[in-house]
Amino acid sequence: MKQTLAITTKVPTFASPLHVGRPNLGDRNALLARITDILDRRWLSNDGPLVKEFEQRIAEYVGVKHCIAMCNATVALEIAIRALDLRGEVIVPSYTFIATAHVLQWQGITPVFADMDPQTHNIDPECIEWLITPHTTGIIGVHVWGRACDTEAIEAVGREHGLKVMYDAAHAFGCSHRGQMIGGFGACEVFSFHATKFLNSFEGGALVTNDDVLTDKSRLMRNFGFAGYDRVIYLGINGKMTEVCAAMGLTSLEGIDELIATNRKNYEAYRKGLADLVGLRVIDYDPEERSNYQYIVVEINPDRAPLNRDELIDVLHAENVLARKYFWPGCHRMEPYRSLQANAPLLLPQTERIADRVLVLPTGMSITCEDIERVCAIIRTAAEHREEVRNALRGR
Ligand code: T4K
Repeated sequence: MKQTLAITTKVPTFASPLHVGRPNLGDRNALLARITDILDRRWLSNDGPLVKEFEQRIAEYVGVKHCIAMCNATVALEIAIRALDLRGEVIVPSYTFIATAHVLQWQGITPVFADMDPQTHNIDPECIEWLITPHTTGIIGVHVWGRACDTEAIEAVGREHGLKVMYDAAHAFGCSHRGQMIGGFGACEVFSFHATKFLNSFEGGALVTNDDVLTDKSRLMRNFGFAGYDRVIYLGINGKMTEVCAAMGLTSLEGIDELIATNRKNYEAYRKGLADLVGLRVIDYDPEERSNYQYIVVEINPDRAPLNRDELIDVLHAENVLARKYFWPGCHRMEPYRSLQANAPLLLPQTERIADRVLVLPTGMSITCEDIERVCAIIRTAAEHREEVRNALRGR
């Protein structure tokens, strides 16, 4: 049972939980008006007018030729992998949400886990090279936290070894790399518009690309391979986005500047509130690039900080701040990979180290600056009273 720690009662606790991933809702009236139109039209799914509008707006925003909206990013990744004809082995980071690995394994392709660069938390291009075998067909980079992978180095490895490169850009809508919006790198990129993402369509995702052939294949695959009434010309599944989801996506998109400004303000409040705490670092977003500031990621060095990551999570949870340990313990330590690739930890020292240090804090439109000050005060108080906190945690 949850029990507030005596030590942190120095700061008033939160009466209701503060979640990571609380959805941003946008303009409620604009959404409801769109939903009324959907009902009036009686066109609920299957490439409806709002889905088409959403695709056009996303492609324009990102500056790519094509956007194919899907029911979620997981299915969009699966379709991208099939449309690119990846097979055998594909190199991915282990430090990512489990979907990045599952979309491969689900299709009988082996995800081969590469280690990360500890500075960026992104896949280390040098580690990719070591893992290439005659069975390797591709590389999936993930722009973790919306910070771009080293696309130049990854694509150079891809070119040298004849591998296809695509990106899981689930975190990176609205972010740029070297001045170019993420979405236009590699053969294609995939965004997530899940409820917990800063821009959401309830559930949703999109494959974006400049490649016409890949676009045609992906569109067919998204709709069972139908090329017209009663005419199936390809293997496909149901990856379609609904009109209601597109309505939410369009409404979110209209509020994107406000969303980003709020996330940025929150990020700066956390940076200020946690500055000077020994052994604790809020990760940076490059001020020269566009960022969505969707994740407040704190890295805790257990050799220097008064409390380690797990102790701090326990303190925060006791105070109703539901911080998360994304992406602990790394895909390689989750099933089925844990059993199938028992030696993987040996090849992933940085992933193992960083996965034990990261904590993600709540942000978005539903949190106030006062809330953030309180979260920071809880962390500070806990850090200043390490022994008392440890005793209290032991006694729970
Ligand atoms: N690739 C990467 C790199 C990803 O991060 C993701 C998804 C994907 C691919 C796949 O994208 P999708 O197929 O989902 O489009 C959450 C999200 O479910 C997941 O979409 C996201 N990454 C991941 C980073 O975070 P969980 O396991 O943390 O979800 P859950 O249910 O614990 O929700 C998080 C918190 O959000 C909860 O504490 C409560 C809050 N919440 C959630 C929902 C859905 C709400 O307050 N309201 C809500 O409606 O994975």
